[in-house]
Amino acid sequence: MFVHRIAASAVSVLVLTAGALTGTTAGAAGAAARETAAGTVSVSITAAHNVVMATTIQPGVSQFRVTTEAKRSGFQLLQLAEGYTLEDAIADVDAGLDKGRLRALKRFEANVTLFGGVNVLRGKIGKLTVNLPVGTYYAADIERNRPSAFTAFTVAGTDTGAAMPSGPTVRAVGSASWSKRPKTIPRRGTLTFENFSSQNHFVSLVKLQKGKTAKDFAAWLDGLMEGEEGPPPVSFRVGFDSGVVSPGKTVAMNYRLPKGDYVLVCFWPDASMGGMPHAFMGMFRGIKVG
Ligand SMILES: [Cu+2]
Repeated sequence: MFVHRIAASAVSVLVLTAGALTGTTAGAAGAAARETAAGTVSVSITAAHNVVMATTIQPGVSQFRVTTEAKRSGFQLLQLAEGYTLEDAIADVDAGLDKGRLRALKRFEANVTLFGGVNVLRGKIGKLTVNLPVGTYYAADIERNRPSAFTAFTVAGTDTGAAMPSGPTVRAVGSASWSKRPKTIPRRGTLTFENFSSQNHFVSLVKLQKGKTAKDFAAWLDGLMEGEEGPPPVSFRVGFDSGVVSPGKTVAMNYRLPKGDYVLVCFWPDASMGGMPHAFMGMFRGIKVG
């Protein structure tokens, strides 16, 4: 998944993140507020990370219900700019996100619109609700950066008429900030992510260790910037990670988390800051679950 690729390319903290993300609990069956048969898209991902779904779906709000035969998958919806090919995107993910080359990252961001995604573990269902206009898209399992992991589909026909689900909403604002609310979200349900900012982001919720606060997380990041690798005040094994969402897009995802204090953070690399993950630019804050 992109998160892993970012992790590989960024500072040491993200290496920790990468290992940790393996154990996330994303994809648990949360109860969507409302589900209609119209606008439901079944997606099954094979053990070889190929995405299998209808080749044409209706425009408007759709809920993608994703299962995987692989140990885990990173389902992601994306659209490529005219003249920018899948091969270009794969090459830029490799150079830009895996290897941290800024030109490739910038080219990727300039040519790819990211419509969100969900991480799914085998045996679970990941649910992603998005509003897709008419056009051509790819659905990918970004656990693998190769053409077979990308499936093209078309959005055409009559609108589904479905509505986005209700539920707690986290919002990215400015260039790389989180809005202050909500302070608390329930342990399970549907989490909406509105990217009202000017950059790509994804949502990570990581659980603080007992007695630790977002201030400790801040101090830990500061330490890493100074080259001190102290023990993280969070457990990267307990959390939730969304797919990547471009500016102006809104997604809703099912989630389920143990109760406790968390950090809401984004690790997407900032091309204008030499690839620095947004966390290091202050894109994190405390949030309570439960
Ligand atoms: Cu971000």
